[in-house]
Amino acid sequence: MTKQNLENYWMPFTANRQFKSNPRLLTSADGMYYTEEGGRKILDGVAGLWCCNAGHNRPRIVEAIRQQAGELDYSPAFQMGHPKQFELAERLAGIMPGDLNKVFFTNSGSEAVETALKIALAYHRARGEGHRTRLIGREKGYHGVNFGGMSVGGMPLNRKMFGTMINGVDHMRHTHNIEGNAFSKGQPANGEEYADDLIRMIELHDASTIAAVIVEPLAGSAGVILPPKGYLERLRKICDQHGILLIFDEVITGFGRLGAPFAVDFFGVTPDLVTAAKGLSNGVIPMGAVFAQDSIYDTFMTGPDNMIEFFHGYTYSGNPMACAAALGALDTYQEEGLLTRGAELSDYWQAKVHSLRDLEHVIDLRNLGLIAGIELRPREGAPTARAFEVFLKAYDAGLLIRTTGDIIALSPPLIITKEQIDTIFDILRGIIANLD
Ligand code: PXG
Repeated sequence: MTKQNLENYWMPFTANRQFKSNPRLLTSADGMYYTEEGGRKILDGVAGLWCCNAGHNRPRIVEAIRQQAGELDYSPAFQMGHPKQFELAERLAGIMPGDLNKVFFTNSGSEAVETALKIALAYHRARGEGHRTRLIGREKGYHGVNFGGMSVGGMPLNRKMFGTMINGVDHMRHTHNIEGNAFSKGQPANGEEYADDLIRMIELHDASTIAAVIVEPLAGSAGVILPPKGYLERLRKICDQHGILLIFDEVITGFGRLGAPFAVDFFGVTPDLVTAAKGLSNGVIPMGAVFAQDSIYDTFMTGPDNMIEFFHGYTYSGNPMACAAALGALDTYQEEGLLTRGAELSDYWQAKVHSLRDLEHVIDLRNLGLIAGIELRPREGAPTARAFEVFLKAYDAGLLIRTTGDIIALSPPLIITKEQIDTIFDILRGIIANLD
């Protein structure tokens, strides 16, 4: 192994100095496993970063990219098209329920969020309701790191360094409630009324000033926070009563994570706009998307035919390589039934998650589909230390997990076997049981 210079790369969302003093370098991946420099195998408990839903090195995707690179490397995104953009959008519209049939491509979840917020603002303006400019998010929400998403997001550390952000934003309370809901299996019973925070916002700001509400149906980054039963339904109802658009940020929940293709299917609640990324291309080539209801798109399609209807887009929107990767991912998902496989495994998964209940440091266990959150009691005077120690020890034991604060998040590729699920929880039990 040659010693690598680690000095020049400024790593994102990483403790750079800690990492560089003891780097963890992955050199290849296949199926459920990463391989580290030196050849050690690491079981992937988080699908990369919640994105490699079909696992790694999937032949359909690899072949699609290889072919695309030699056939059409890039095609201009504006005023030009290529067939795979349209094919992909058609196939995605076929998977997404309801009238969410119009697909706008971006290169990341963050860009999908910015795009959705801009669609919401421009939509109201096009309807003669340009006074609807306010955006409502939620505490602990994560909608990426760009200015709009950061502003509607509710992760204090992601916000505090960056000034006043965009104005005209307000936040509902988050739905995390350990006292009321600890150790719930699946959706928690208590907290539907948190949705009434939106009524308070309406009373304060007046509905006529509010363009949209954005929420993650299940909040991933903040540490797997589930929507209480009835909560999303109630949000939908309030939005309908007041002409407010509802945006579901499905960057994590999309593409089978909950055991249904989208959270829209899983919860049976249909928003006006949906953002997606990650699993869209199996994480292989950066890609995001916004799904819009037909009626929203139609609202833009007025004025002269030669006029650009929406002044927004990216050089790489609908990039041929990304489209090829996404088509390969959809082929893989569909051939292997992965968009619903989580439903077959979720009972087994749930039982395994809750088998950790007897461990001393565990203060909550949460699960839905193939997602789990394991919340640990913070070490006195050293918040986050306990969970990060689990992360490092799990890695040494050959398991990749994510931690945020003192919460461990799990979201394995949807190809996982029951034996591999057992391995994840055997390793975690061994580590958590022996923590100080
Ligand atoms: N919305 C949601 C709901 C997300 O989870 C984004 C937007 C932004 O996507 P991009 O592609 O711009 O990163 C995300 C991203 C984690 C973790 O482990 C979560 C994300 C990214 C990295 C780590 O919590 N989510």
